[in-house]
Amino acid sequence: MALTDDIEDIRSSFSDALESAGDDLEELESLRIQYLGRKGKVQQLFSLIGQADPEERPKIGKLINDLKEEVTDKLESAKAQAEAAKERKEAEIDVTLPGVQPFVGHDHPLALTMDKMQQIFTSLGFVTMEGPEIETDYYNFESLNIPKDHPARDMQDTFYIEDEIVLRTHTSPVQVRVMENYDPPVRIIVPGRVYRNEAVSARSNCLFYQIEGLYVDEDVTFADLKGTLQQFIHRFFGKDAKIRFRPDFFPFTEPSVEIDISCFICGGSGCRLCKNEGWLEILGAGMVDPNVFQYAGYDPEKYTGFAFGMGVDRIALMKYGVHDIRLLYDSDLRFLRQF
Ligand code: 2U9
Repeated sequence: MALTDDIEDIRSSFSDALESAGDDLEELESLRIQYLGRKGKVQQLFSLIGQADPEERPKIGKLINDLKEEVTDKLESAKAQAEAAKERKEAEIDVTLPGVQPFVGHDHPLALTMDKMQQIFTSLGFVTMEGPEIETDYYNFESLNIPKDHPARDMQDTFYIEDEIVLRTHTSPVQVRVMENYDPPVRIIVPGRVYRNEAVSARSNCLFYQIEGLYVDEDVTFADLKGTLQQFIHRFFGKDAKIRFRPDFFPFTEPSVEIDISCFICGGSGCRLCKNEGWLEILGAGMVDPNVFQYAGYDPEKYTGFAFGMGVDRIALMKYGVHDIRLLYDSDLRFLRQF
């Protein structure tokens, strides 16, 4: 009965090996070869049948066949189970893995500059107003006391859409429209895009952004202009900024000033940014010309006011140390991702 013992040994060793293989597909395949392969343990049993008593042989043969079937079935079901486990594992989401951060973009350097300026003026009591970029000659020039023969009206400086229709060259028309529609006190800032018919270069573009402001009430004086713009400058450029007023001329303000700050790179000693001047020009301002009040329907005997304007692009370029205005309009992500 040695052969039947061998059969039982193989059955039990297979059973142990199957258990220790678990869900390991490679291990199961090696078991298949070990037991069912051409030179495998079960096949070897068949070759031993000849040694058994002839009357025992059919019985032994059946026992070996049963074993072969049992090993085949058990291996197949173990393999199916292992494959299902593998699939489950692959489908599992590992919630401990770090997430993939989607690129959502961020504010443009012009928007960052504009927002900061706007925040400061809002905290000083200014309300933001906006208006059309396509304007009439009246709102862009006439109502702002800009005479018919003024060089700004020249085709070389202004984009004309039709005879009396222009792309606004400043945001000032919005202030006129606001004065037509609201009684004083008026304390507004007007951010927006403006257009000038200029050759595009590193230093100037045919479109750029401005923030202008207007404050009108009874008894507004030049001291109010000074105090307000000083506050703005100290909050935007820092308390160390020294401020210098120079007389200037604009058709819509009288008197008019140009405002410089001490260079925030060299502190006034002279460098590349300030072209060795020690000063940077950042704002234009003045007391609103009585003629402009007349156009807008405000009584110039009763009301006074100050106005100011600044180029946002110029200030953004200085602040971030960018040397070419065109970079602000190219939408080049290699540039924009640095802010
Ligand atoms: C009204 C009355 C007065 C707006 C003003 C400036 C001075 C000024 C320039 C700065 C650089 C334009 O972007 S820039 O080229 N602006 O210097 N702007 S006073 O004065 C007004 C506006 C509206 C009704």
